[in-house]
Amino acid sequence: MDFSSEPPHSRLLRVQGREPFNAEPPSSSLVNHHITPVELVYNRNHGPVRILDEHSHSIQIQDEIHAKNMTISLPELKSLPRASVVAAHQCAGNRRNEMGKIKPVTGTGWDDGVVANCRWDGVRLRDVLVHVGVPYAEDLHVCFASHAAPCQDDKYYGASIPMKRAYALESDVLLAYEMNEEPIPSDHGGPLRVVVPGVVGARWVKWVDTLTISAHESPNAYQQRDYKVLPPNVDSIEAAGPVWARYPPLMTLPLNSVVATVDHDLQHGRLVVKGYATPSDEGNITVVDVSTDDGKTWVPARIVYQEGKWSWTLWEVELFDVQLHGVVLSRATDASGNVQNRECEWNFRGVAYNAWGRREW
Ligand SMILES: Nc1nc2c(c(=O)[nH]1)N[C@H]1C(S)=C(S)[C@@H](COP(=O)(O)O)O[C@H]1N2
Ligand SMILES: [Mo]
Repeated sequence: MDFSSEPPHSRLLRVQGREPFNAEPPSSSLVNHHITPVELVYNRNHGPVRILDEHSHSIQIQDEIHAKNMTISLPELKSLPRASVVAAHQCAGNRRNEMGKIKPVTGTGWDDGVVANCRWDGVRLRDVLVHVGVPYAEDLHVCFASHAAPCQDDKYYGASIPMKRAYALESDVLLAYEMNEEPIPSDHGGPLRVVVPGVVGARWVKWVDTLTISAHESPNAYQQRDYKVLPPNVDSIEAAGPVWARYPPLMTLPLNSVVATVDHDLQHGRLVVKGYATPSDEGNITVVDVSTDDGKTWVPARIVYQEGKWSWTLWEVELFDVQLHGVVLSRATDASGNVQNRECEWNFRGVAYNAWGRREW
């Protein structure tokens, strides 16, 4: 893999790996912004970051069902109706280090900053498919691929989603060309990337150059392996090897919340607690509660930011008469009545960790 032509990366991130470049901000800086500034957006790569030319970029659309191939240029895509969405995107490995305390896991050692809440502008995938004449059919898949660079586990990066997610009424699946109202920077997949609100970051293919309409899920390694929740008895690479195919790719992440900062005003026995919460695809967060007595009693936090169906939620709460030291827990509830659980079952890849948020003061 050739890393010699990467763009300069944000210097506000804690680097977990240089080649490929993987870095996250501290969650304490994330909660200061409703919309995450680009410089604070985590960067997750399985291969080199490439700088592509937006003027010559195009995508191939391969309809395997009707044996049709089409090419659509970026300017032509931009002539379709613009759509925008504010959505949290999150790596499946967010909070992996916490899961690793239960029992060792494999993968990049992420804390709780591998999440960002950005505005994305682009075209709806559904509009693109209608534009090029791909008819809807139940049970098909839309596969996304980027051949910009080879990756650690495959020759290209790929993922797929069921076609019904793209065609759902009010579908917010986009081929995005702007992030926070600017062209998407190379680190985040510019000039064109996939945005699938409510679904793990791994399916948000950066530098996308190919769409394939297929009867099958993407054959790419990152769809077939890696981003899956394996059962707890699978606890080594050897044990995982033969069983990957039995488990579905991780798509929606579960409801989550994290305590990002705790400021203790010693003199007045007062705590100011701030954090974020992220939705699953079953409706946005309705309540975030905090507890300082190990979950016996809960106090509702004030929701200070949320917009639309897919954004994260920022929350804040003041607590009085607190002890000198303690632990504050957070727990989110969503519009469908799902409540975040105290614990999260361990899995070998350390993905989808969503136990109650927890921070000491
Ligand atoms: N082409 C390509 N797309 C990719 C990846 C990658 O390595 N290559 N990583 C995926 C993963 S695992 C995540 S979590 C997100 C990260 O997006 P970001 O770096 O813009 O935050 O992009 C996804 N899309
Ligand atoms: Mo990821």
